[in-house]
Amino acid sequence: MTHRLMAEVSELPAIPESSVQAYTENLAAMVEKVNKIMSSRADIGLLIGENPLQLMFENHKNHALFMGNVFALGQYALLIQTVAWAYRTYHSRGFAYAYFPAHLQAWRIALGETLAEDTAGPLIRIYDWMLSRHEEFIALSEETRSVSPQPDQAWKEICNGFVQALIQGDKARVMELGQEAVQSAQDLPVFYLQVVQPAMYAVGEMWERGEISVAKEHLASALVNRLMSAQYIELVRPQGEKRGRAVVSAAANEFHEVGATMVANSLELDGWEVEYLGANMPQDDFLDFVSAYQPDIVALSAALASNLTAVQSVIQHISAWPGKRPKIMVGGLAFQGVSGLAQQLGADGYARDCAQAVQLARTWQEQQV
Ligand code: B12
Repeated sequence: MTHRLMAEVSELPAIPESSVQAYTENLAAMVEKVNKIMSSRADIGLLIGENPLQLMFENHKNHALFMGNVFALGQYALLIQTVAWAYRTYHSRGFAYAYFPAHLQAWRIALGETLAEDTAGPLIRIYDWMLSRHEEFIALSEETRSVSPQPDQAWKEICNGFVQALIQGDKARVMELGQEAVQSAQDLPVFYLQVVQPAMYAVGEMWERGEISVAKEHLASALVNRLMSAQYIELVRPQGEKRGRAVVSAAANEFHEVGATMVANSLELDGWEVEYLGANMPQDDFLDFVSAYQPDIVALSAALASNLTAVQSVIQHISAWPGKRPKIMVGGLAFQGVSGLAQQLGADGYARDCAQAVQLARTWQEQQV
């Protein structure tokens, strides 16, 4: 079904630059209109169930940021994937399927009222198409439950135990499992890939199915961060000669940082001098930092598709610098499942996980010698 929807949507006319710009510049005003239209509906209780209006408002804001990225990049694979995800996730929290056409209709009205007719037209066509494919999106959302990467057989039990300890907030067990699995620095990347990453994806799927709260998701990631910090302090030691310098960071508005931390630590373990800047890094400060530090490699992470244009903007700025510029690698969940995205954003390379990021960095280093 995804292929059929892809074929249909890619036949729609491309969105002109002026419409993309108008959409992005008027996001806040349109979100406010959509919120007003939706919250004044008599049937709102039926549409969003017992959920607070705030959750719906948050969806409208996320929708706007996300659609701005889809329009700017012309990436309809992202659209189909994420709309199906939104149907699944909000429906499992008690939103009726009827909420989705209602909110898309509200967007049509907000677009028509806020933007000039010729700029709104091409955008409204995409909303009309989404509205016309409501039944297909319901089917797709039920069909494509995302499947987390699974650990190898030997790690399955440990990973399952780790997931349980994380969502129960069992600090002692989390630390114990970490200590048992990681005896030396060399064990760290395997532990990241066979235990922590699949465990966090499983936590995400539990949240998506409405089985755990956002608080539990925070608890799990806070515990993982504490464990990874303890392991880092104990095991990662400065080495002699360095392969080169790297700056690792999550994009602006990107609060997911566990993956970027793994990339930073793995590069450091492999002998790179790494500056790790963490989550939600504002663009201008990031560019200043990179310009002053002069790394060989910049590594940017994005989990949310709505942060892809932020990644693209950083890449465009760095690429425009005169003289030698760092190689730029990108990664994170937002890039998974959409081929060619890294190249489209102008990155020099993409790596699926922290081990591949290390390989890519080595390849670049060898090419320089
Ligand atoms: C923990 C978590 C959070 C925490 C993050 C806290 C923190 N300090 O990091 C909090 C609670 C803040 C959060 C917030 C949100 N989250 Co959240 N979150 C997660 C969760 C469960 C785990 C993330 C994680 O740690 N993954 C483990 C790491 C190791 O995996 P990774 O990031 O993919 O990294 C690996 C590779 O991708 C790669 N890689 C990563 N970065 C880079 C960079 C480079 C350069 C390279 C080469 C490679 C690379 O290497 C890494 C290691 O191998 C995910 C589920 C998931 N599948 O990831 C959802 C998930 C990402 N979140 C999601 C959502 C929707 C949100 C929110 C919008 C709503 C919410 N849940 O509260 C907000 C958005 C906040 C924002 N603006 O960023 C969705 C996104 C869905 C989508 N289609 O867009 C997910 C997938 C959950 C789900 N199943 O629905 N979240």
